Amino acid sequence: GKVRAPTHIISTISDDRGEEPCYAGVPMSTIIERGYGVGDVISLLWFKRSLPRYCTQFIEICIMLCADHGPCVSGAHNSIVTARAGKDLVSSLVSGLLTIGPRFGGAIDDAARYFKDAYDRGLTPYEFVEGMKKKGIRVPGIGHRIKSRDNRDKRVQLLQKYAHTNFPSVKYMEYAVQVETYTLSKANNLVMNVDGAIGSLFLDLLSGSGMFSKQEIDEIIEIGYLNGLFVLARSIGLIGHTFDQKRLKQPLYRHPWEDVLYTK
Ligand code: Q5B
Repeated sequence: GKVRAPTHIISTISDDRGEEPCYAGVPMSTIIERGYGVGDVISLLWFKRSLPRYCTQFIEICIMLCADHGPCVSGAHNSIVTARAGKDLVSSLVSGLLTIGPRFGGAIDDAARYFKDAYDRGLTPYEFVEGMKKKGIRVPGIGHRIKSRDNRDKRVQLLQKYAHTNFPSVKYMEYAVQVETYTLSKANNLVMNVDGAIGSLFLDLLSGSGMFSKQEIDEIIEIGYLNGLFVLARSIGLIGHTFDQKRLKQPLYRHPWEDVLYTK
């Protein structure tokens, strides 16, 4: 009989061989005819399934709320400096993206991992936070440079409000709020940040929607899908900052001497 040569690549999310491309088996025409949005496309290509509207809308809200946070954050700063050095769009974009990590925007997966582990093990916020401190690990999803108890992050409040109205359960988010209450008793700026809000609420989406098995949830959290939401969202803003600098014909950036402490 026929012997199939072994393939070098296995792919399960999309197929471009037929009359029209398909995302997770759903043809392009269906995506357009049914008025799917970018949340549906992310559901198909990342999670390989169609999710209920309240989930895809939540994904879209995450993307919209994280698209930009001004020119002063690490990512935008890098993109601006790179664009002003005369580099192209892709170079400016990736130079900004490369700042996304454990301190800036890339704490969503770890927030989900640590909040899930602590909640599932029944740790009190005190036990969780003090346990992290003993290990010398900052609580991911907690703390902000400019946000504080008296200057809350509106994005966090909007995400929480949406979930309260639309999610069947917000147990992980409520746990994260209890953690925040405890961290705020230690310092004013240890608020829940946007990474913590998305991390905890995505746990609620995964466990409350009934669309994922326990094994699938564990795999999603272990692989770390959720920083992808910030990376995707913030690309929109970083591209915008790049265009802005080019439109403004900004010259090469050089940091002022006065703002550097030269010392031995
Ligand atoms: N302390 C975010 O720190 C920041 C603590 C903590 C326990 C914590 C810090 C942190 C976890 C990572 C995280 C996402 C680096 C942030 C984002 C997107 C953004 C950005 C934007 C956007 C801020 C002062 C004292 C020290 C620390 C203690 C601080 N955080 N303890 N758990 N989580 N968070 N990142 O203000 O005793 O003096 O040594 O790493 O969730 O990135 O807008 O800017 O959309 O672009 O620089 O919103 O919280 O404070 O480092 O001087 O620390 O607080 O141990 O204690 P800061 P530091 P001590 S959202």
